[in-house]
Amino acid sequence: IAEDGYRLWLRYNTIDNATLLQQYRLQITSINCAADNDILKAAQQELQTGLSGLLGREIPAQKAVTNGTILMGLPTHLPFIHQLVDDTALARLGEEGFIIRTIRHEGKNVTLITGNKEAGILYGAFHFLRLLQTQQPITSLNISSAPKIHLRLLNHWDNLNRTVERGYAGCSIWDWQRLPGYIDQRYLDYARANASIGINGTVLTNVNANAMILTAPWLQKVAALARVFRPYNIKVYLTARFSAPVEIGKLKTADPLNDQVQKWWKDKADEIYRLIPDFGGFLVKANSEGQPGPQSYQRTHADGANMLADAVAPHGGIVMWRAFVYSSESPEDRFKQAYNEFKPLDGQFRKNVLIQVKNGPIDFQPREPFHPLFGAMPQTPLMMEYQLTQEYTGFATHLVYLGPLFKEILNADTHAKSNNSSVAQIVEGTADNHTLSGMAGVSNIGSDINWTGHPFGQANWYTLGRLAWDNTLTAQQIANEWIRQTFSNKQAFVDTVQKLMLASREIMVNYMTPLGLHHIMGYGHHYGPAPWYNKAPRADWNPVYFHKADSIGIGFNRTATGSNALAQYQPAVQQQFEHMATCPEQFLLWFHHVPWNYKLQSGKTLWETLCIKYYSGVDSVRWMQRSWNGLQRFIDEERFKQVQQLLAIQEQEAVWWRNACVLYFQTFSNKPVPAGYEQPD
Ligand code: GCW
Repeated sequence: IAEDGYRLWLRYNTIDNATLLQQYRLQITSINCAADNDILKAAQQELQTGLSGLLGREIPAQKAVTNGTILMGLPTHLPFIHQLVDDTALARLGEEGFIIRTIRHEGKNVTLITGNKEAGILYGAFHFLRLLQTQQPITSLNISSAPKIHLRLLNHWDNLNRTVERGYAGCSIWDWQRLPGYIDQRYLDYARANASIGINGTVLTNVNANAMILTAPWLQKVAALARVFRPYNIKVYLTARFSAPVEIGKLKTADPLNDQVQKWWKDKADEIYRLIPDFGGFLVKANSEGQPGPQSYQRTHADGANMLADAVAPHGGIVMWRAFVYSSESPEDRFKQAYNEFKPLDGQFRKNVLIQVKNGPIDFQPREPFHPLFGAMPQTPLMMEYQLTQEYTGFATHLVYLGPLFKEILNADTHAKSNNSSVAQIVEGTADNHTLSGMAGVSNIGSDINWTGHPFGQANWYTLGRLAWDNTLTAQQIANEWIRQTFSNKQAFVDTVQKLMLASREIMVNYMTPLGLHHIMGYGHHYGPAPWYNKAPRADWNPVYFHKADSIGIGFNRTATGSNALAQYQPAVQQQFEHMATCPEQFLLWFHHVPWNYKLQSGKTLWETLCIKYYSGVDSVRWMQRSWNGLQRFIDEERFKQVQQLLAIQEQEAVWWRNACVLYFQTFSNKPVPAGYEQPD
């Protein structure tokens, strides 16, 4: 039974709509693929597996072209493509895009899947399968698709001892101890799943890095994984511990301007590329939360990033340098620190460096405004970092679909330019003409049978890939196709689950951190409410630092009369947030210390509204439970029950959040809960 969760969205059960199955069977009879390289072999294999399952009969690979052949190949294999598709249309596909077209070829009706490069055909094959999995018509296809973002990556926070930082789905899937000799089937299925959604790179190791991964025996293990991933167009990347030259290189310093240090990294890069010729490059967390970095030697982040960039540049590698930095010594609002640190460095980074920025200025909260660095560094490609693992959004216990969160950020207008400067356009690189672009998701994958612990965690992984490919897809479209592939195409099921998924993020915000509250969860583990906590070793880890509740009101004043973090945004963005009266309620306490009696646009006071939000969060979880309970007949018992039990815990914990927060904040507001709501005890 356990298979149901393991198979993710690659289920390929025979299509349960008889009429449609009949049509598909006429339209698809065989595969013809010039499988003369590993990627094309993988594409052919995937198509064969998928189609044979979906159509409930063997779909053979053959040399002939007959009615119903799926014809796959590059223009070099199939020169007629040059007559069919003009050169500019082909060029627009880049290295990874694809075309799928229904055509007449040699007098036969065939479906052509092509691209400039093998990878495009692989992605085209998966796209074709998705059309069938979601039961779309395939009679007259004319699809052309290319990824909007080049680096579409997972970031694993996986340690070498197989623990996973902020991982809630078991151990790391990398079985380092038995690598490189033992290749777990999971690695292959991981590659297949990622390729199916366009993910083309994976950072194997935690940003809180261990230098050991860069030693020869460990690199052999990394090379073995790279071999599994290569036919699926997935590159491996590693995190580079900045002090590695000292820790494993026996040097006295890791100063990026020191010749020996530079040479050490160049030699290390050469060694890696000898083993892994298509190695992607490094991801670095430096001078943040105790990690070493260039500032330990009075050098800048640019000095550090450029040194590593120079080491990998001859091999075509890149460096992703994280902007998640804030200092325990600085009295400055934590919100402002990354911007203060990085904005002045714009223009100083090498061409093969990207700065990787978390979606918001604090830390993957249920809701954050977009990070003020987006739009503020036009000369530098900025990569998006999202968190799939639900560190602050209920671990692998709460059902929270993050699509709406991701889209809210991408759609935000930075106003850095008069037009074309949404966060999406900054990240794509179109706003400032960057050729390098990237989007990463901190992985929620572990050794649990169903990969992500919560069956719905899979949707967040899926969404990262689909959005990195095409950020114009809506959260609804992505949820819809994920549900159909993962569970069922039955309309009543799809409609109900889609509603539940789309509402789930706002529901979580309501029972955890409504109205712009943030960072009020349990200290250290980050689970459950602890708004009262004030004992952390540094002020900016304490919930009280963030909510600032007192007898007057609650919230963090980040306007000009407060920390003035707002000044980091463009004037048009500042205007949206700077006045209490007009600031959207969902961001209110991010930017204002609001009196308890303050009347919001609804006419209700802040205190009343806060309570109502918490109560409605709980009620909505109960609505989710009722919706789910009506779906038993549509799906396997195992996943039905898992979700049912998890929702029951989510309900209890929503009550926990509500009661804890209402009771605690009430000690400041000194007011009863609004009429009609039951006072918690
Ligand atoms: O969110 C915080 C987490 C840390 C994490 C850090 C980061 C990898 O609590 O566990 O460390 O962010 O993103 O670097």
